[in-house]
Amino acid sequence: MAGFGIRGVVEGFYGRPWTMRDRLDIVDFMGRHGFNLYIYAPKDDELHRFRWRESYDSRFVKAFSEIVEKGSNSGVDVGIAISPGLTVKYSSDEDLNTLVYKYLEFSKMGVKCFALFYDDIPFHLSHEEDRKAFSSLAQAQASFANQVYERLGDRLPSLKFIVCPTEYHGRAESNYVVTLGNQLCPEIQIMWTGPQVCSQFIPESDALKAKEVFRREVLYWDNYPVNDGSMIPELHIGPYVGRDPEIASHSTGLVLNPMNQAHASMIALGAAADFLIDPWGYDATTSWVNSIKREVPELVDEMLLLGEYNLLSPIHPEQSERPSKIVADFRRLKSHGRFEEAVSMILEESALIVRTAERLRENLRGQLLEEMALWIYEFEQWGKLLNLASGILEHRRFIFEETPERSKLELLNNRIDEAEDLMAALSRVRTLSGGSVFRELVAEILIRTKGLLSLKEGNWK
Ligand code: LTM
Repeated sequence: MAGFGIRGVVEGFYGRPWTMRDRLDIVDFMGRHGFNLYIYAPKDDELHRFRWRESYDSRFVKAFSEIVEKGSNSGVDVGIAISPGLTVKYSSDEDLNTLVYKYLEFSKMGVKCFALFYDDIPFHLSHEEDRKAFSSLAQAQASFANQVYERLGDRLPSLKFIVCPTEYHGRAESNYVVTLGNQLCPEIQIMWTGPQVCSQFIPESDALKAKEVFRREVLYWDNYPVNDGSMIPELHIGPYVGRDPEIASHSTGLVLNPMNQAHASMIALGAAADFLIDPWGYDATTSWVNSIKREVPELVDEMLLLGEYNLLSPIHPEQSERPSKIVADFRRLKSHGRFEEAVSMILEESALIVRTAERLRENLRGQLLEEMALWIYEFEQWGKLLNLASGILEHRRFIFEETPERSKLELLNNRIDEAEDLMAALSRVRTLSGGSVFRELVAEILIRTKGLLSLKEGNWK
């Protein structure tokens, strides 16, 4: 059975857009992994959204033309999206002309795929003229998009045109989606993110419903591994899961929205590429491991561990299993009186984390390291904190000695101070490596040890 027709990436996130260097690397990567469409749509490029009426300068044109050329040499169609919805007047000929002109400027760079994004704009018509001319937002958007499509079609014979609606996820049953489905030219592709904005699962039923309502197969805009908005502390380098292979049979394709970190995104994109090509034969773990092997062959175990600690994302909403399991095992062993085993287990994990983070810091290549440095830093600090905590547990036995030397108790006190400082530093980080699962455990170890110490020293209040 064939996979997805369109296999793409949409640079559609909020936050700092990729650099042209990133885009060249991504398009090259895409070509090597069977992708065939890249769409330029960074939300925070002002000329893409707020200042959509203005033209790009010659520097941009030169650099973007190189991306288009790289695409045509790599089998990747390079498309361009404009998001005029915040200010556009759907009934205005002037706005229509401006938008068509802007697309045509891109066609001179070799672009053949054009997209009109209406996502993340108010759900009502903002201009009085539009309220008079149209009975609904959907009607206005369909009419505007159809006219753009026709105007471009007259000039560009091999035109591909895509619309992202304002309602782009959910149950696909509102008046808005019905009207858009009825009124948008059948040749125009419609994007859809599934049941949620960032869908944990995309079942076959979602594709069937969307197809029925929009009266065409949709093009999935999959919000993974994107990490913008409230996901900004997360690093999405985990396996690509939760998409029913059957959606390939009822959609025109799927484009993934990546992270601001272009090179780190290649791990999830490389795994997703396998799904897009052969959704039925896809095994998420195998593809994830293989993707890591391709991207960082010299640091496979290290990246797998970092990945395990960074699973948290909309498609994996639970904390990473590994640290949670360490905490659960620690408590279980301790409650069964196997204290030494419990301590040595967390000592081992802490040493592994610190060693792994050091190796990543010292050996990862430039851009990957730069993009992931904050997460690797946090990961390492959790390793160090866990190490201090296991040391504290080991030294706790001093408290139970009949007359412990003063220096031993001081050592314990110093360790506690050090751990508390590190804990405080870790509450100021901006990232969420899975190590934060250890926070509660370490806090408990510190509090209990301080209690025991003050009992021993006779100053418990
Ligand atoms: O998903 C769509 C269609 N639009 C925006 C994206 O620009 C954004 O990157 C993602 C993830 O936050 N969510 C959106 O709503």
